[in-house]
This record gives sequence, C-alpha cells and structure tokens, in this order.
Amino acid sequence: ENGIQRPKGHKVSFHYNSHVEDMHFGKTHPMKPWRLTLTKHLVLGHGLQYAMDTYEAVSAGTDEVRKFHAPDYVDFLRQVSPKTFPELCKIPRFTRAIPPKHEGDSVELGPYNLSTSPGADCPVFDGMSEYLFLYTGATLAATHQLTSGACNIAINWSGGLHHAHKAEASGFCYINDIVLAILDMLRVYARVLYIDIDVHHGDGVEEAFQRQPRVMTLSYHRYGPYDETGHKFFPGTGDLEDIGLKGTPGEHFALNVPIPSGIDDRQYKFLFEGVTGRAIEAFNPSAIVLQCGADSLGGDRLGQFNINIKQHGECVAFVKNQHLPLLLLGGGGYTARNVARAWCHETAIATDNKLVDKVPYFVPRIEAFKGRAHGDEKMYPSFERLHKNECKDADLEYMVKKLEHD
Ligand code: TV1
Ligand code: CA
Ligand code: ZN
Repeated sequence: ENGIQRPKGHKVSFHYNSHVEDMHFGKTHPMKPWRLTLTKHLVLGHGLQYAMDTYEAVSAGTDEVRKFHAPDYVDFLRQVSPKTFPELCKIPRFTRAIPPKHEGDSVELGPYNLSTSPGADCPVFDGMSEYLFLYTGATLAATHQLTSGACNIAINWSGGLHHAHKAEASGFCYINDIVLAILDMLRVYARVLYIDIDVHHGDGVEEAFQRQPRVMTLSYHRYGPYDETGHKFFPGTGDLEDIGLKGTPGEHFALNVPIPSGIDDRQYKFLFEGVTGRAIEAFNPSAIVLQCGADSLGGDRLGQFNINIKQHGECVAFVKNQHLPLLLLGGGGYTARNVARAWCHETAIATDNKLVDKVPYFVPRIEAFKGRAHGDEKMYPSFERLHKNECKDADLEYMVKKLEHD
C-alpha cells in the first residue's frame, strides 16, 4: 500500500509516448531522451498513474505544426533523416534557409540551423522526425484535455522546447510545442500566462508573442557572462530591460528575471514567488503554462543554479495554488537522475500526493535509484563550479522592485 490517491476537487491528465525514449541526439550530446524513461519508471513505480488519466500520445499533424512554423520548415522536418539530409539540402526551397557562415564556426550548418556535424546543438539523427512530431502531439493532446475541460492540470514531460523559432531550430529545440499550445489555448482563454523555470531564457516563446497582450511571458534564467572567456550564457537574451516589443500592444507583456549563477533555494523562492505573484495579480490570467526545465537544479550538467528539487517543486505548487487551468511541460535537464526525481516529485504535487522515500514497487532498470526520491538536501555534494559569481540578495531585491515598478 503506497497511499497514492486521486486528487480531490481536480483532475490531472498525463500524456506520453514511450517511443521518444529510443532517440539519440548523438554520443556526447547533453540532451538524453532516456531521462524520460527514468521519469516514467519513477512515476509508475510510485503508482502515480492511479491518480491521473494517462494517455498515449499520437503524432501532431503537419497542419497543426504549421499554425506557428513556416510551411517549408515543417516540410523539411517531416522528411529529414541522416539519409535524406544531403539530398534535401540541394533543393532550392530549402537551400535558401542555410545560415551564412561565420568565421570560427566549428560546425557546418545546413538549412534551418540543422546539422550532421558532431558538435551541433541541433543535430539530424535517426528517428528525429518521429520524435519531434510525437512530443508535439503529446503537448497538443494535453492542451486539448485542458481546453475541453476534461482536466484541470495536463502534463507532458517530453515537451517544453522553448528555443525553436518559426523557421529555425535552436538550442536542442526543433518544434516549439509551447507556442503551438498557447495559440490553441487563445481560442478558449482570454489571457494565458507563460512561466519558464528552465535555467535558459525562453526566447522562442517570448519572441512569438512579443506583440501580443493576451500572452504574458515570464522567464527566470541564468544571464550574463558564462565564464572568464566572456562568452554569454545561452541564448544571451532575456535582459531585465526586455519587456516585449516597444511600440506594439505587446509592450510590458514580457517579463525577464536574469539571475547570476549559484542562486540557492531561499533566494529563488523569494524571486519566484515575489515576481510571479505580482505578475498574476496584474495580468489576471485565465490559464497558465509552466515550463519546468530541470536544468535549473544544482548539479545539472549545463545549468549553474544551486536549487534543490524541493524548491523546484515549490514553484510548481505555487502556480498550482492559483487554481487556474494549468499545462505542465518539461524542457531542459541534463543530469538525468535528478530530472527524473524532479518531474516525478512534481507529478506527485500535481496530484496532491506525497511520495514515500522508497519506490514501492519493483521497477526494472532503475536500480540506481537507491536514494530518496525528492527533497534530499544532501543530494548535490559539490558546488565549487557553481560559485564563480555570487548571487547577492541586494541584486534580487532590486530586481523585484524594478519589475513591480514596470
Ligand atoms: C553536441 C555534443 C552538442 C556535445 C552542445 C551546451 C553539444 C552543448 C555538446 C551545449 C554541449 C549549448 C550554445 C553553441 C552557442 C551555442 C531544452 C555557437 C557540453 C531547452 C540549449 C543550450 C538549452 C544550447 C536547451 C547551448 C534548453 N550548451 N555539448 N550547447 N554556440 N548552445 O551555447 O533550454 O535546456 O555542452
Ligand atoms: Ca527560463
Ligand atoms: Zn535549458
């Protein structure tokens, strides 16, 4: 008996297709779809499927993806594979989309910022097309459950790919499932608030709605020089001054919270609850989309924050407590065991369940999960590399004041 129960007073739907787990971006690429296998096994191991309606996702249709993306880009993504890539690159309609070469570029770029070079952020890999349309299909199915009133919270941990542009892949993201979801939600809801706790700036979503007062985008992210070399942390946008496109109705409907490396639980809570609370008060959204990128956790392979699963989950709980239709999406997260722990913990939060410290059922292939499932302060033993910049309370206070003023 694990005590898992259906939530009282609201319904949760969970959207997934195991086929996404089999994908490989490349040997050394940080994005590992098998983190979703770990997440699924933890969710099932705890019995959380009994607390929600679970749905097997089907692929998004070409027309659905074209609601945001350029028709030629969608055609390219439909057909692309390592085998077809060289031939597709020769078709004039697609050749036009090859970005100009910059000096010192280490990878050879093809159309739409896609590449078959080993170090590419957006590689062309086997099964890629199926993968893209599947994670998008899962997000759209989750969205439909919400907009039809079939549930109050819908979850797709395989979605949340916030960097993709209209006709360009960027930062491991090819199809912007978030933009597609919000566009669909706008048919039903007057105002949609998008919140992004991935360690990277949610630039693709912000850009798509920068002229739009019915969508407020709010991203919390690492911002500033990456290290001593002066390179900026990806994608380099999301300054405090960036508040939506000036001179359009969308001005003041984007919010950005740039954060130095090393921010801890207490500081993040102060920022997140202060700013998010004020944004909700001012914007009065009809529904919320929360991108739960887990690369904001301490110990992440790419991230530079120092927050625990406990605080990451408290962000989800805070947003859930607004009692608005809520779409929960994944995103980044590059230390797979922590990603799975966080998203399983957050599935429990969405369904009003508390997890026990041991996975109650035998779960194959996750024998490595000997530790606690969540909330373990001692989970990240070494933070040396995280404290290159100090995160000062005074700076954070200034930021909240500034955002309140705007
Ligand atoms: C192949 C193999 C690709 C090893 C990419 C880290 C790799 C990175 C790799 C990597 C890596 C980035 C840049 C590149 C600016 C670009 C899902 C021209 C060890 C939502 C995307 C980060 C984050 C992109 C996505 C970033 C998300 N960081 N090893 N690439 N240069 N790209 O800096 O927000 O989490 O790192
Ligand atoms: Ca973010
Ligand atoms: Zn990220």
